[in-house]
Amino acid sequence: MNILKRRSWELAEREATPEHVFMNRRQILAGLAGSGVLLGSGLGTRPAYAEEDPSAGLYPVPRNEAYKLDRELTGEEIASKYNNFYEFGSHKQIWPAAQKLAIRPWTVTLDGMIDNPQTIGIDDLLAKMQLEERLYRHRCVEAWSMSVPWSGFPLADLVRLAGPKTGVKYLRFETFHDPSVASGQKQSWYPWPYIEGLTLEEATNELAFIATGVYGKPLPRQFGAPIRLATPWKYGFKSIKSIVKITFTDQRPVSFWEEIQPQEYGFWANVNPKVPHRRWPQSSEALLGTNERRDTLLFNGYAEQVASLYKDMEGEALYM
Ligand SMILES: Nc1nc2c(c(=O)[nH]1)N[C@H]1C(S)=C(S)[C@@H](COP(=O)(O)O)O[C@H]1N2
Ligand SMILES: [Mo]
Repeated sequence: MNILKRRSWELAEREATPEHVFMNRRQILAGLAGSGVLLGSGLGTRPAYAEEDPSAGLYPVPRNEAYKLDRELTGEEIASKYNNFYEFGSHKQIWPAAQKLAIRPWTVTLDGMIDNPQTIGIDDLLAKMQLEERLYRHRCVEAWSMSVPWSGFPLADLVRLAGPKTGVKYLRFETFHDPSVASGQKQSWYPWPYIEGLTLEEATNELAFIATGVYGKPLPRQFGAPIRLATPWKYGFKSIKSIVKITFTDQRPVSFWEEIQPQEYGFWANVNPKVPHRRWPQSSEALLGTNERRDTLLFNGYAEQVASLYKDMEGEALYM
């Protein structure tokens, strides 16, 4: 098992130039120096970020047993060191660089067509919400998957807090924008900040989840601390990390990847083994951390919960 090497089925989004590689090494070292990870620990051990998080005392939270897995959980160490977070680099080993992200103070702005527009501090938000743990599968469009125990709350609870007005059709999510911290954001050919969107019906489906923790602890930065989305029936790029704003609107948002390549990354992006991506066949997936391959399931195995959202929508490109 060597997840640190790029696998053959995993093509680069952009061909890495030597300069690119060189820059990433420097960024990693800069990230380590600023994070305290190097202090007495070394690269092999787990950094101390979770202990520094002021919300650490809230976890672990009770598990909601309604969400079952058909496979083992992915090991924490493996899932924590194989991440997609382009703000910190277009490769999988962004975890050291991500330690530069300051997660306090952190606010989330709720705005747009709502009764209760507000900017709320993350700890005030956590205090208002009933936290629970859910075991979810996660399926990246690159055809790897993982299974993780998220902690957090249903997105529907946040929608209720916002109080959408009549006419709201979509939620538009936005990630922080700070190129001085996230050096990937200096790459100006990407349309920063990262944007994602859901319909209001999707956002209030029971499966749509806001994760604030994982593996019984606050979210590590590389997972999208302090607050990220988990929509397990959709390809992983929909699960936007490190959210700072949610706008309620009647206009369909154009997401980050859709802006870059609309033929490859659509708005709906529901998992479907029968609809191949231009670069990755979607019929099966590699389980992160093992050599196992599994057949991919329609809606990533969550058809029972979400299929009804898409009935009578044959004209839409629901699966890319
Ligand atoms: N802001 C932001 N969110 C993001 C991404 C990103 O690059 N930036 N990558 C997405 C992709 S492609 C995937 S597969 C998941 C990866 O989540 P993980 O690193 O927690 O496994 O995050 C998604 N959310
Ligand atoms: Mo992904």
